[in-house]
Amino acid sequence: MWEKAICPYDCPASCGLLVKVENGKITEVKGDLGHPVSGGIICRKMKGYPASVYHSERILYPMRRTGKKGEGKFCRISWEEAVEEISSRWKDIIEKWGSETILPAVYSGVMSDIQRNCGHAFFNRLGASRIVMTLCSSAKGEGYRQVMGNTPSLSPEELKDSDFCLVWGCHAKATRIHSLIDRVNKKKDKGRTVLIDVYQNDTASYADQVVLVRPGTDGMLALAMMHVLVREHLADEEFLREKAQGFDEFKETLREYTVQKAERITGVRADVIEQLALEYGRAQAPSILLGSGNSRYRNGAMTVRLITLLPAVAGAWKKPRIGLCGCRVTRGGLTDLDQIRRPDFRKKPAKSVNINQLAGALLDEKDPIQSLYVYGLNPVDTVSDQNALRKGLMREDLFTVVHERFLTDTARYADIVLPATFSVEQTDIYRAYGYPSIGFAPKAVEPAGECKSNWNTFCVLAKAMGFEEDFFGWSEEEMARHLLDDPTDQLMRAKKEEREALRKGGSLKMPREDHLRIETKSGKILFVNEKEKERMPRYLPVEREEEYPLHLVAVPSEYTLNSEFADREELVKARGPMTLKIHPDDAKPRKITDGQRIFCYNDLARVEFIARLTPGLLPGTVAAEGVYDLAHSLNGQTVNALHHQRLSDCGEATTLNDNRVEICLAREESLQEL
Ligand SMILES: Nc1nc2c(c(=O)[nH]1)N[C@H]1C(S)=C(S)[C@@H](COP(=O)(O)OP(=O)(O)OC[C@H]3O[C@@H](n4cnc5c(=O)[nH]c(N)nc54)[C@H](O)[C@@H]3O)O[C@H]1N2
Ligand SMILES: Nc1nc2c(c(=O)[nH]1)N[C@H]1C(S)=C(S)[C@@H](COP(=O)(O)OP(=O)(O)OC[C@H]3O[C@@H](n4cnc5c(=O)[nH]c(N)nc54)[C@H](O)[C@@H]3O)O[C@H]1N2
Ligand SMILES: [Mo]
Repeated sequence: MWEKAICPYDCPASCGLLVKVENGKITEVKGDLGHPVSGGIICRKMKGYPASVYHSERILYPMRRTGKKGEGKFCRISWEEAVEEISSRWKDIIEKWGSETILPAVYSGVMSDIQRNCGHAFFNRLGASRIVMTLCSSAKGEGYRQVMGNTPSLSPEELKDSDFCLVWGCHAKATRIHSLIDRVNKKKDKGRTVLIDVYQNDTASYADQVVLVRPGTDGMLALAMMHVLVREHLADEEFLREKAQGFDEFKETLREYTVQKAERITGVRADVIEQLALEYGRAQAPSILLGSGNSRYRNGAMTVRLITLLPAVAGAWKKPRIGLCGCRVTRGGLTDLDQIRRPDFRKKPAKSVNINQLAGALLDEKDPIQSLYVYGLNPVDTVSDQNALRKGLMREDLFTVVHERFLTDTARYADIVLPATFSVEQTDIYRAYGYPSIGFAPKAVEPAGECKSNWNTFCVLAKAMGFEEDFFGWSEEEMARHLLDDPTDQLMRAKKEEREALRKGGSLKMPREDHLRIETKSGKILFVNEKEKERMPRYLPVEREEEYPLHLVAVPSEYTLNSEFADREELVKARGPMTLKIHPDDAKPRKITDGQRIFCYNDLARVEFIARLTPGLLPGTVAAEGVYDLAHSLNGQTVNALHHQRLSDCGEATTLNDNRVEICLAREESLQEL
């Protein structure tokens, strides 16, 4: 029997799956041809999903630590014992130190509405500290908002109507293949596609041209392009007079951003910038597919703000379906997340901890966290400053609970490990974050072993903590029904029959948004935004600590998804060992040749990689693909050990692409030490 399911992972499409159920287990997975976004196309990672779900190393019952923290030695206990231990420790901690010394940590392990958000209700009720969830693209969202407010950006299917598309800081082949397929296959006259990236990733095979920039300098590139547009009278001044706020004042500032100046900063030749601007400005329907790569910097929000202004200068928003894709897709939520998160359960404000600074928070002696509860997150492998984070997790006095499916590098530090379900074992609603679409998938099979979903785990913990709200007594099916029975205004835009069908399972696509209705307070595109600290957008250079000459960026891998799929031998094998992509001009003076073991280091760590020499990045940039676990690292650390805990200019986001490093042969470095 084939059942409809939806991919729970952190990709823009939330692909439709069909899972074959035999004897209470899923045995096969294929793409759901009827899915409005993914059609029948799914990635190889999900085709092999049954191997993950029934993996021999999956955690099937609760466990208590018996070895040292981090060592990975545990013994089996019952759910009753686990819940009793957690609730009694928490009651003690609350009495002695207060509920704010308990910190939940969650991010994108599961992206579906209920399972991702239900912990908020529990921890609001508990009065715990809040985790600020800005591990991914909040600087991007912020930069876009400062210009466009709540106006939705383009839906990716609209890119096929564009005759000139800039794929900008986006490894679309790995992260959003449907967007590329839509563009390349469905368009009769293909038009041109240009990739702007710091590293020639495999998405280049879909592009007619690749423009390599220095990390963190895209804002300058956008400004120089706008300089050319204005100079060549390609700016749509009539549109801007009517639809924009502050354009004339902004235009004056463009004078200084010449292509020559931009060449010095971005590393892109002046004539290439000139040509790029002219092609963009002369296109009938120019578009941008914006990734998140260039927002993960100390100037990330400003960079996105400047890129968002570019289509406005060209008058792109004037024409339907032409502009920028990759930011918010609908005006409001398709479901009301507050019904799951229950902010009303919180009785008084609590302190916040930024997820990117989790390491700092765990090591903060003035205001120590007494207990950490981790779910849908594997911070040892995905969050910045890995060594400091592990030091924090080593604290004997920190009571750590990890709700997981595998004994991840983070779970190894837990005092108590709780077994988590896979998506096919739970019921949920899935909103795609990159497409205007929503789906509902009831559970296809019963949970393996003693695994519980996030929802069911919080219900059990709530009971043990004595919470009496009815909410904690609902099943996840009841929660889903509440949400679907009470649709948001946004969801009401879908046809009634479609909403009815959704309740039985499957996905629907929302009607196209009207991008020309600019949803800022003034109804205008904000070239100047008086509300912001930087009222006038401008190029903000990222600081460079000169002792480290190279710029390190982290790039997603096609074979894995964040830290997920480390269980799948065939994917891990295809991905290969931890490599660092280096330009030959940087390798030569350091006597590094392809395939050698090297150290990449800064003041935080010294991480070993295999050198991979490639002309596919500018000299001065090095790139590390993929999130590795410690077992697949070369010296017990991964690239995240080299990431500082600094935040972006706005949006409090990660700056994981904004770190300086030096490299040397591993052998030479160890000799120097002797
Ligand atoms: N070096 C490097 N670091 C990165 C990135 C990078 O490209 N390179 N990308 C960054 C980005 S963009 C992001 S979004 C973050 C993501 O970082 P994380 O949020 O840590 O994401 P994942 O690795 O996808 O998932 C974390 C864990 O959730 C668990 N999980 C899955 N489903 C469930 C469930 O239903 N319940 C529970 N309790 N657990 C579940 C999985 O087993 C997994 O171990 O990583 C960031 N870190
Ligand atoms: N296969 C696979 N799919 C994934 C993921 C994965 O790990 N693997 N991760 C998922 C998640 S959580 C997310 S957030 C999305 C991310 O999807 P994307 O937005 O496509 O990916 P990013 O990690 O942001 O990186 C995109 C590109 O930005 C480039 N870049 C870095 N700095 C700069 C810069 O300053 N300027 C320019 N122009 N480019 C720069 C990198 O080289 C990289 O090629 O993908 C999701 N899908
Ligand atoms: Mo992400």
